[in-house]
Amino acid sequence: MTPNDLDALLRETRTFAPSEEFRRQANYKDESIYEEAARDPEGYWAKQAEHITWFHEFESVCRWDPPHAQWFIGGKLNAAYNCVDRHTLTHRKNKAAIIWEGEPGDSRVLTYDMLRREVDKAAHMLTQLGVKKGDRVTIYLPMVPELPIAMLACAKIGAMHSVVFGGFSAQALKDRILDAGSKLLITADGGWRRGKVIPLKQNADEAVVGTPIEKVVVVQRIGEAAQAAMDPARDVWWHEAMQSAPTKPFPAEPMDAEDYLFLLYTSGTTGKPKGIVHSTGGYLVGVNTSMRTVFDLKDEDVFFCTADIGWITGHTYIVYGPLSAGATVVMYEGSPDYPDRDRYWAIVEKYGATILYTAPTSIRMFMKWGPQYVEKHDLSTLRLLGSVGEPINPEAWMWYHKYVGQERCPIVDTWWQTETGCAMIAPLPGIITTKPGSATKPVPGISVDILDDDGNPVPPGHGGNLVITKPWPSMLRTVWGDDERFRKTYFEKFEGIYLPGDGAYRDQDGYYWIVGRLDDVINVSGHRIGTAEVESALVAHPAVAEAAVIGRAHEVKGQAITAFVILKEGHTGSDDLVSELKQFVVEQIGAMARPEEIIFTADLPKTRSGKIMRRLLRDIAEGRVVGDTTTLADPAVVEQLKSQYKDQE
Ligand code: 6R9
Repeated sequence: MTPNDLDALLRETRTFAPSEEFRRQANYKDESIYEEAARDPEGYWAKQAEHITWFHEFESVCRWDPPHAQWFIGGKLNAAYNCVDRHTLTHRKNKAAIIWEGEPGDSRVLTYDMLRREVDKAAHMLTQLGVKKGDRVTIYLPMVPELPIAMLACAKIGAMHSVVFGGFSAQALKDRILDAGSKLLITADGGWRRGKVIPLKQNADEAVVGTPIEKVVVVQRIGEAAQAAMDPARDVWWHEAMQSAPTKPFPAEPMDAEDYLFLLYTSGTTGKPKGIVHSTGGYLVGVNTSMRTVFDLKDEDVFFCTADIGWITGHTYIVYGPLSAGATVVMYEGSPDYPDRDRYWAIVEKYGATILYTAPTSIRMFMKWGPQYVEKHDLSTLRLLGSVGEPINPEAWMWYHKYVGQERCPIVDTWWQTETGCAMIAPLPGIITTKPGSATKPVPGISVDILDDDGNPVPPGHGGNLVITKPWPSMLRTVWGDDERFRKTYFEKFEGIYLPGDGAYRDQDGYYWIVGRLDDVINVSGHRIGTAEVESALVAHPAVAEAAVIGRAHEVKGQAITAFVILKEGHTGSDDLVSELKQFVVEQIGAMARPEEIIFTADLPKTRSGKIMRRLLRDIAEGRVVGDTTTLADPAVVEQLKSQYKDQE
């Protein structure tokens, strides 16, 4: 976000109160829930925990020994039991749990009863393949029903899943398998993307070499066109192993509330991605609560979340949130522009989706394509819209409101992170008046603040570090294998206070406006990418001596990656080398990390202590007048870079 955008936000005065009609039907209609939760947060969370089925009641609500929190101590439960089995004992038994739509147009509906059978069979299958409580299972799948089934099967056994987004490269998958120490990988012969096959099995074959992986379970999604070779000693087809698995119920493992449910990798400020660890009880209570509060979920709702399950949004709002709440969730495999640019709207119409949850980058793309694609379809079933992944600019918010919400649906802009587990700052749609571009206020039970670098709260209208001041149930428990990194990253700057790494300010009405990351993390189309990750990918190339990577403002993606590269002696920059380096990054990380542009330079602006001044590079890439250069070792570098950047544009 540029300073100009910030000015525009500060001038934003439009407000949208919930309509009488929406408020009347809302789960929460009066402010008392906020007061109640503020008065007694633990009491509030204990009450929310009643919506979860416990095999053994918890004895106390929270123990806070910073940076470690424990929630629902002594409680025993199973996440898969809560998401599947318990609904089969109610009127929801034959209700659609997952409505899946494949990119080529095929579809599959799993009722809760059908899902229970699949999950149990998969749990038997994994057990037969040697998976036990406490093991890690890496899952590298496209958006097919086997993905949530595999996750829930792990949860049923008490094994942790580590889902790796299908867009990651073989190398990135390998790094994550090694870090997690998984012995089993679940993948597919391939995935569909815009009618083309993504060669997941080939990536997986490359990735598992030199890792502890003993067995690879392969879902057949593509068939012949995928040309996936099977290693008879190591690989098994999912459908074959499922066929020979027992059909009897699989007993849910009673897990301690604090036992780990899953790990999910995310980018930070160093090159090595962090395995964020979530617990069973706290995570489930948190995500289940937000379905009722933020998403105003009713039994009749059809919840369509467009995220990939490879990211936290999909974990929480396709799998654990909606299913623990007994909802019907729509899961779509492919791209929003295949076969045409109206695919999401066709899906909303086909299944009568009532809640749509998507990302600002998608909304900006829809704006660019024009409203005719939305207008082609009957979207009258929609009653609530959500946004997540990055700050939503007011123009995109207004477009979403007008064309998708038809000025009828409230918009919940939800600020949260992989680490927070579920929405932290978001309106309760029957209570809070929204403002385009603001995630509004913390949800009940969550305490946030904005601090300056010395830890003092800042006055309204001033920017600072967004912080969460009290523990909450769905907070991350640690960084996998590196508890010290967990403490340092999140709890060192302000002792005992959680630091998300985002900048924000509060307006006169107490509304929060998130400005973006303050650390070296780039947000490209809602995907978190560390500058250090892309830099270390670049310097691994034989022609590169040094690289500095920044995120610059981008109209659709929010931010795009610009890399400044110093070549080694004997190499000269060329268009071919630019393409080669871009491809090199894709191979090491994945397509979402492909630099938008690569600028060859003889030097980089550094402080006298040798730190690269990314702020200056960002100023150059965004065409701004360069600010303060007094700490710069050699100010001439900036002038040189500016003219070079213009030449190469
Ligand atoms: C859920 C998710 C987290 C980062 C976060 C922030 C940005 C997410 C946002 C938002 C402004 C919102 N972010 N939602 N910024 N408004 N509604 O996206 O998790 O992938 O871990 O990314 O995304 O910068 O710190 P994750």
